[in-house]
Amino acid sequence: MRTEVAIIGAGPAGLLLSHLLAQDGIESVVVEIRSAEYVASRIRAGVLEHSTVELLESVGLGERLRREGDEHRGIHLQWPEERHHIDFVDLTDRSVWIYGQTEVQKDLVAARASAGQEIHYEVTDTALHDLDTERPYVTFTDVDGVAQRLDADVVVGCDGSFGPSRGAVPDSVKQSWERVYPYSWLGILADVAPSTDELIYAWHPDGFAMHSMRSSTVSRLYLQVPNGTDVADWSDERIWDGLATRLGHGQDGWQLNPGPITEKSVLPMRSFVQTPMRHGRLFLAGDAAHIVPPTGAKGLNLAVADVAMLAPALAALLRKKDPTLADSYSDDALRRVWRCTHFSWWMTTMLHTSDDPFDAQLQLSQLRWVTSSEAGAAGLAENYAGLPIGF
Ligand code: RFL
Ligand code: PHB
Repeated sequence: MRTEVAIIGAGPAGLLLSHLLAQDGIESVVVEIRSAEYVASRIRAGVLEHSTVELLESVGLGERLRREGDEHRGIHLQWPEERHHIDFVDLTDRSVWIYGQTEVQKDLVAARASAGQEIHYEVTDTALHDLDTERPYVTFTDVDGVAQRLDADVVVGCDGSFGPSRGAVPDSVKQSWERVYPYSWLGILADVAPSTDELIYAWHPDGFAMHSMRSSTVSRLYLQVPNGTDVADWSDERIWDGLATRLGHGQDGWQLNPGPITEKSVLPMRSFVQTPMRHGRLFLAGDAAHIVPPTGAKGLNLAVADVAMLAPALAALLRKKDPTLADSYSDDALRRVWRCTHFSWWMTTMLHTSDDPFDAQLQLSQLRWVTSSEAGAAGLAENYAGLPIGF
């Protein structure tokens, strides 16, 4: 097989890239290790930044988002006895939208299907070859067990944190940075109307908690738990009790309404960045190049920003033989990556508790400043609602 751009991974980064390239008349083939159903049902992100929404809308992917998504002006930040609203719209004139990654994925799959995009699901043995030549290629075994070779002008690794692309950059070239946090999130999805209008991020001596949502009838909530926690140790009752305590049930008359839990999982948290995001004819985008802890809601938005910068760079490289944007892609993308890496680290370390009473006082002092100083609040708002793509 031959194409212009071989894309590894059919998550949001890979599918949005194929969509953006097609708008520039560039052909791509996508290979994905999982089934279409599995990719579509993975429950992950829920918050879209202002620029993500604008970009999706500008490329014909905003119709259902505007209709079914929910625009939020800001978030609530709280600690025992206090809850404060940070209004992003007042502070920065930018909002965020609640629209699940599962929905973004469905919209992308539908758009690519109607355009006749070639996507190979359930492949195995994906491997990248000759990346430092002008004729790179990808090999894989297709769903019928047939060995395939896909020749391309460019290979893009959109294969998330466990794919082979990141490792295809030689050790002599790459550098990586990592922070593993000493806690995880226990996340639940529940068939109950959200007990809040906008997201609540809560600091509590028992640990962080968050109240998010997916729709007017589905809530998404998280609890800080120790690493290595087994979900089996957390009955539904224990989860709702923990959430009620940490989110302040009863405080100023506020109530947390429990409901049937439909999904429960534990996710570890880490920050990771690998540079450069380009090696020869291989480009990395999204979680393949960087991981952030979910506290700042940045992962999906970073993946979108990467491919929004990469698509015009590849169009200039392949159509006009102009390598300028492709040459600066890694540096351009990494400016935003490091900003979001810092922001998500900052949100994470401000809100998750440890055994250290000194740290707790610093966290509370920081929370009081962020919620009482306009400069403090504006800094959080600007980062959370998101800087313009290519800032
Ligand atoms: P993905 O979505 O992981 O997609 C990568 C795809 O590559 C495939 N793949 C391979 N394909 C072929 N051959 C191989 N050998 C392959 N190996 C892997 C995988 O099967 C997969 O389909 O990466 P992408 O596209 O870069 O997108 C990144 C986002 O998915 C991720 O950053 C976010 O979900 C992170 N995240 C959040 N981000 C936000 O912006 N806002 C949020 O509110 C938010 N909440 C979250 C999150 C992530 C979470 N989890 C579970 C990690 C909440 C959670 C709970
Ligand atoms: C979510 O809705 O899953 C979500 C929202 C905000 C975050 C992380 C996850 O910071």
